[in-house]
Amino acid sequence: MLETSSALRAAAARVLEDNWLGSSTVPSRGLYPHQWSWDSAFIALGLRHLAPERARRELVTLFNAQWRDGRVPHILFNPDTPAEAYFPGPGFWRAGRTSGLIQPPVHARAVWAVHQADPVGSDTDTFLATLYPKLKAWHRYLLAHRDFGGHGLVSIVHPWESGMDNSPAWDEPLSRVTPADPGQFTRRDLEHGAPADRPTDDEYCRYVRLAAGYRDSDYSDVHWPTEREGFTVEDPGFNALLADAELALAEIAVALGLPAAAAGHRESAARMAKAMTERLWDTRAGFFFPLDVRTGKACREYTCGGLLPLLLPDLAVAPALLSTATGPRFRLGQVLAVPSYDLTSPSFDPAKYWRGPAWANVGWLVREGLLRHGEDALAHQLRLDLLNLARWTDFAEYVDPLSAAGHGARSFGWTAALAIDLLADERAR
Ligand code: 2M8
Repeated sequence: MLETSSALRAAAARVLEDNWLGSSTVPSRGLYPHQWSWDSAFIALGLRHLAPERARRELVTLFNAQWRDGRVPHILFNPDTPAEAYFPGPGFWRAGRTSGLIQPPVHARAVWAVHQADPVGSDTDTFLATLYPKLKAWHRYLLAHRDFGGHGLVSIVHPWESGMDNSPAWDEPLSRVTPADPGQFTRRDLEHGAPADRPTDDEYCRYVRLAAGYRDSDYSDVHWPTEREGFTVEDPGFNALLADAELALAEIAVALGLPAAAAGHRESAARMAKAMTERLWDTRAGFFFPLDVRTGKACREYTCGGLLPLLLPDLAVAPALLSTATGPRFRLGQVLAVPSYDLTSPSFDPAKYWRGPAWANVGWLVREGLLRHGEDALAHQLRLDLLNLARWTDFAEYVDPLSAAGHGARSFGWTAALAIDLLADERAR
């Protein structure tokens, strides 16, 4: 048992060392043996305390794989990993060394934090000056090519793009997708951990169908989704993270001596916050729900993505959202960390992938939001929970928020990295 903070930090550092590939970090040696986009951002938040140069390298490696249209691919495949280690691998995506989907844009926040950990080394490497135009192109891709709803919010075209793959919020839009033939592929994820915790075969067939449709349109955001087929959803989690990333870009622009650009990023964040409140906020429910752009209907499930707008400092509806967060559905401060799904729902499952268990990255983000709204006591408790869960479960991928049992992969990258970051964080202690 890792009783002391220094033992916990040393064990977490060992996980990051073991998962390091030489210029990036895998989330898990077994289940996820490549570089994942938002994992790398969270991993860099921990690496910056151990080896800032390596944290910079992690992010630069990812952005070297950025596409010409600005998108940052959700997976960057490691050429030394055998093709059969992960499905869908590079052969499926037909996009060189990357996939063609995206993940939530937490990178600007990570870049700014990595810079602050070692400003001198960062300046020597021209880290901010190198990444600022790439981050701008990434955000431009999202706002220019993915605004299918036409109201200034980004749509995801696949559940994997939310990072919360199997969230119950996607059940309804996913039910309208024709499943791919299960005989066409072999799932590799079931070879690691408990298959019952993972998405079902039927869900996987629908994921594969959506990914293949996008691929077969050459990842065109004009020709896919089609009238008949697709998944087009405005996700409050994704959009809140983009608005927060625009605020981080404003700080980066100030550091680079670009005050007018900084003002532009702040305005963009404010526009997004307004659009989210107008389109995704449900006053009676006191919650942000995703909007299915194809039907115009809300996906009315209380999932942890709806809590992420707490990151926005000027959010007028924050008191009502906080009251939902501390109420019976999430019981913040009364259960361990942040459940990924509504505790009062009959389908809540404390062990099943994104359908109940708590994840370290979501807990870390919600803690940031709590701090921004002056909720120091809750932020303090959440920090303790996240450290204890990492300590008790060998850095599990996700944990039961009621019993603290660990699930999924162990020695999981962002669980270890964010524990290191929280140990170093003096706020609300
Ligand atoms: C999970 O997603 C991948 C697909 O991208 C998978 O299930 O194979 C999610 O938890 C996602 O958020 C995470 O980035 C990824 C790697 O940790 O695993």
